[in-house]
Amino acid sequence: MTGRILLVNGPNLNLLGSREPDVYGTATLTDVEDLTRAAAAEVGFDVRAIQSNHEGVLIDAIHAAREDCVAIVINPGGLTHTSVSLRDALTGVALPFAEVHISDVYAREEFRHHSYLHDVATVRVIGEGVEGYASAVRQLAALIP
Ligand code: CA2
Repeated sequence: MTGRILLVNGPNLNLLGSREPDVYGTATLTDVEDLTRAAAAEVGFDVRAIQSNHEGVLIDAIHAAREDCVAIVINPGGLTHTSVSLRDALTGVALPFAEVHISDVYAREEFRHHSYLHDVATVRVIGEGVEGYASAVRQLAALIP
């Protein structure tokens, strides 16, 4: 192993696979965590996964990543479009991070077009379905010595 990646899924992503398959596909959150772990293992990383519907819990997990993680993969859910605090947490820990969106946010409502993370993310993967998480891991891994 060359290090650990923190996988963060934000509000409502626990509903994956149960609703809105036309937008988010049929994979569950467990499927997402499993495929991310598999992609990470291929490039020598392990994964700690967290999903929460609570912004402060996500921020605490990001802060804790300073101790033992080398990078973060995050799908912030709706907080993408609202949260300066999440942005501050990610810039504060200064770990490389990938912003992932399952759906193509630019093809959806106008309010989804703005991301508070976009300009500070190391990697962005948007609209590639759940495989985007694997792509994010591979792109981050390529940047980590
Ligand atoms: O496309 C993405 O991954 C999003 O980050 C998902 C967020 C949405 O607010 C962003 O604009 C784009 C929503 C996550 C909610 O996930 C659900 C999954 C299944 C059923 C209902 C919600």
